[in-house]
Order: sequence, then structure tokens, then C-alpha cells
Amino acid sequence: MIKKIFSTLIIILFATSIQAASKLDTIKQNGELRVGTTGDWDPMSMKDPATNKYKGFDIDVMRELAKDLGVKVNFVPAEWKTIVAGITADRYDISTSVTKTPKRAEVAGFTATYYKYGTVPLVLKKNLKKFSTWDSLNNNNVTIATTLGTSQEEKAKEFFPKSKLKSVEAPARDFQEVLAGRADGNITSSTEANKLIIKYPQLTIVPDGEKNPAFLAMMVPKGDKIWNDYVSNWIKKKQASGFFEKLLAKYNLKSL
Ligand code: KH2
Repeated sequence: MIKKIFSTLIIILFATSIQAASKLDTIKQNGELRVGTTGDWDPMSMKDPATNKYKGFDIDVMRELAKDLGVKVNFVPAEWKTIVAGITADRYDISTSVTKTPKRAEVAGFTATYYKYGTVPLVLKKNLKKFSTWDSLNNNNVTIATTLGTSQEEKAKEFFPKSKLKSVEAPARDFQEVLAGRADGNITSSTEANKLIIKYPQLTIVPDGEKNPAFLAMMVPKGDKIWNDYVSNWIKKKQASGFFEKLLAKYNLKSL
């Protein structure tokens, strides 16, 4: 009996040590880098519905990473509400950038960061008098729209504890609720807000300043230090060589 328990223990130990091998090895062996991406985040990851091809800042980053690894890149469709689960369930080796949040950090690893943004509220221009500050949106007769599974959904609870929160599921988006009058406001990155107010002139940014400086990074499996170090060092090397600077300019993004 004791012998049996002992040999089972040895087998378990052996099996876990095999599992602990780095993704870096499997990626090289398979000749493929599997990248989870949502394809709905302008300008980070955008899927062209006509061709089903991905493009964007993070797509260029991942193509370059795969090129430097000497492997081909395979973009795996992901959704915001399950993007973290895709990492823990090994559906992909890495994700395109997401906002670093404490909740995500509990189960996934974050690489070095390469982009920072601030958060702003969007409201209808015709309501600007009523909603001219962050504070004016924190009220029990106010509805704030969020998109399920995003960092904005996490943050809205903190910013607007008194307000009603309404979460919609992508491809539906929070700002569409504001446009349709079903919500009074939503929050998003200043980068996206500046694009949206051009596309939808009915919308405006609440002129009360940015909050919540947030950092973007790729997600990798939590325990895999070798793979995380590899990608993080690659990011630093590419920052030093000017690769990121050029790419930020290509997509009209501010540098870190
Ligand atoms: S985050 C990304 O990592 N966004 O901050 C959120 O959760 C991206 C704002 C869903 C595309 C649709 C744009 C929400």
C-alpha cells in the first residue's frame, strides 16, 4: 500500500515537472505562436469582417515577435469576457495587449508594459451641462454602461458606486447604450474616446480630466517565468531599437 502511494507520488511529481516546461520550448517545437485576440479594439486589434484578417498595433507587434522567434503566427479568436480563461485553459500562448488589472493578475502573468492610457467618461453632448464632471455621473439616478469582462467594467464600480451599472456583451458596446439614450455615460481610454467623438459627433468627453493611468501588457500563463522573461526582454530590446516608437507613430498613439 505504502509502496503504491509512493510510486503514485513519483508519477505525479514527474508529470508536473513535464508540464512545468516553458511555452518557449513548445512554441519553437510546434513552429507556431498562438495569439489570443478579440479583433474589436481600434487601433490595437481589428478584424476585417470582409477578409477575416487581423490588423492593428498589437497585430504588428505579434507578427514581429513570431518573426524573431522564427515561427509562424496563428491568431486565435478571443472575447473580452473569456480572454483570461483562454490563457489559463491553454487556448493560446499569449494574448494581445490588455489592461493590467489586479483581478487578471490573480490568474494570468503580465509581460513588460509598452503603452499607457488615461480613462475619460463619454456622455451625449446635449447632456454636457448636467454631466460636466466625474462626480456628476456618480448618482443613483445615473446609468453607466460598461462592456462585459473589460477593465472598464471593473473600474466603473469604483468610480461610480452610487450609479446603476449596465453591462453589455461585445460585439455590443457600452458607448452604443449612451448613443441610444439607454445609459447616461460610459468610460473608455482617452485614445478610443478621441476617435469616437469624431465618428459620433453626438458624443463628447466630460471635460474633467483623465483618471486611472492604466498600463497595457500581453498576458502569458502565470507560472511560466521563462516565457514571460523572454517576451519582456524582447519588448525592452525592441523599445531600445526604436521599433515601438515607429509603430506608435504609425497608429497615432502617444509614446509611454
Ligand atoms: S481592457 C480592453 O483590457 N475595449 O481594458 C478593453 O479590458 C477594450 C475598450 C471592449 C474594445 C471592446 C475596446 C472594450
